[in-house]
Amino acid sequence: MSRIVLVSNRVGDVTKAALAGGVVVAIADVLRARNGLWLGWSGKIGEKSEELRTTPDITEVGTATIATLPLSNREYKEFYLGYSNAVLWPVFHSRLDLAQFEAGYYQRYLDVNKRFAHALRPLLRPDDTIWIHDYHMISLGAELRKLGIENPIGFFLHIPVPPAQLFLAIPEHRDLARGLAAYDLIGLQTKADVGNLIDYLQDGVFGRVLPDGRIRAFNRDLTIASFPVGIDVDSFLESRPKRAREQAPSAIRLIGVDRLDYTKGLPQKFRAFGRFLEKYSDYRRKVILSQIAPPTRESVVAYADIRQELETLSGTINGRLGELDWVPIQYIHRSTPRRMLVDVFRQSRIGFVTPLRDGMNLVAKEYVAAQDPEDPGVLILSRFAGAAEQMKQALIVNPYDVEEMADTIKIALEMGLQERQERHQALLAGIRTHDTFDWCRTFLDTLESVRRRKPALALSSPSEAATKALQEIEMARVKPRVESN
Ligand code: GDG
Repeated sequence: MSRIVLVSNRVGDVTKAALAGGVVVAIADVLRARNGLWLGWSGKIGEKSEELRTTPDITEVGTATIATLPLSNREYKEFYLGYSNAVLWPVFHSRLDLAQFEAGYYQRYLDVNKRFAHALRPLLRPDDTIWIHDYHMISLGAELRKLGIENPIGFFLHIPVPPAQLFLAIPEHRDLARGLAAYDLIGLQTKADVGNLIDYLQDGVFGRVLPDGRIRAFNRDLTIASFPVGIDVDSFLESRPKRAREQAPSAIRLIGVDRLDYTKGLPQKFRAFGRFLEKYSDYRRKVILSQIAPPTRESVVAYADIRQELETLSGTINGRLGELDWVPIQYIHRSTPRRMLVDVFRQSRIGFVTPLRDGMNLVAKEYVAAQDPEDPGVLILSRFAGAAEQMKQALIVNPYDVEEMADTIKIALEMGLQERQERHQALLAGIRTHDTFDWCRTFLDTLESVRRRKPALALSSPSEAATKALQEIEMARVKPRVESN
């Protein structure tokens, strides 16, 4: 089995992967099993001279190797906060209005991708399989190809793909598409994302669907398929300490856990809860909404705006409806230790997960994993979270429709035990089957299969998972436009 080489903006702590949760658990596992290498930003910000540096700091962690590079202050501002988080993040989440197309951002983005390619090249071996992650590194594959790297390279995008018309609004969209065409396999979270990317490649850069299901663009043939990210149910449940359980709240609780990001629909969520209390006033004093919203990317202007909006909204709703012994919205703008999340989710009657747009949303899966199967809570989930494509037994809502969300809270609170159990059982079975290990294995199997350059569906011995993924690719080709949002 070939060595695996991962590249992502940030490198996770593989020694504490179970604590971090999410995709790092599977990545740490595959790194250990395949003597892997992981390259990423160290999180440090240094002098301008760091921009010339292509020799990473190397640490050996058991059988895995971790390689990191610092960013200069200018790279941090223009590559990380700028092009990655003030252009690609908003546009890919369909918030063109928030995109800051500043001169110089794209050049810095390219420069950093180039620097990472130069840092990686001397570390590579001829039979390595390379797996690049997320929107910070779209151009890395093309930079590696320019340096003569011919290894299989896969790319996984953790965020959604916007409809073609929005993608076309990015001034550098052609360059980004050329970058995407350098990969052998592009993994996306949902089938709807696959449809959007194929639409864009066809309409925007004359991409062509080949008879074997691959896409030809810029003279390269690439495979695009969905690989929904999952969680590791057992390691999440084990993060709960054996003793010292959190005290159950005195009121019935709705829980939200989201980074404080404008994509997560927090103002709409607060308004819906306020509307619910106005409309169904018998529930006042009986129900609370606890919203944990740790800060992120605070130097980007749009993040300061959303913070202010939420503080005003929670203050207004609490001021208008609260009583001396009851505060309707508990808004916590700090990170909560992971070990507390299982109990917090388990003691909440409703998981309230209503992003305006989300690649997947792991909180929805963690909420389900944490429930007591004998007396489970109900998941209310936005139709615009990637997770809604899989988690059909949740109560699916439109996060822009405050009235519908208010009514759905009532339906969830009044749902009988049997229906709660049936929905929970089906949801739990789904997240156990499509867990983080399944995601990782399926992506890598598919990458290694498509690289054999045979017609995608006539491979000699692909694993069952890879065969299924390849069949889905074929399905997506038949009706690429049907499922786009
Ligand atoms: C991106 C995509 C995609 C949150 N607050 C706290 C905390 N968390 C943990 C959650 C969960 C993770 O962070 C958040 O994951 P999400 O999937 O919900 O969202 P993003 O951070 O936006 O992640 C997303 C994901 O990548 C994976 O591909 O699903 O769509 O946007 O695990 O529990 N953890 C702790 N304290 C907190 O306050 N300990």
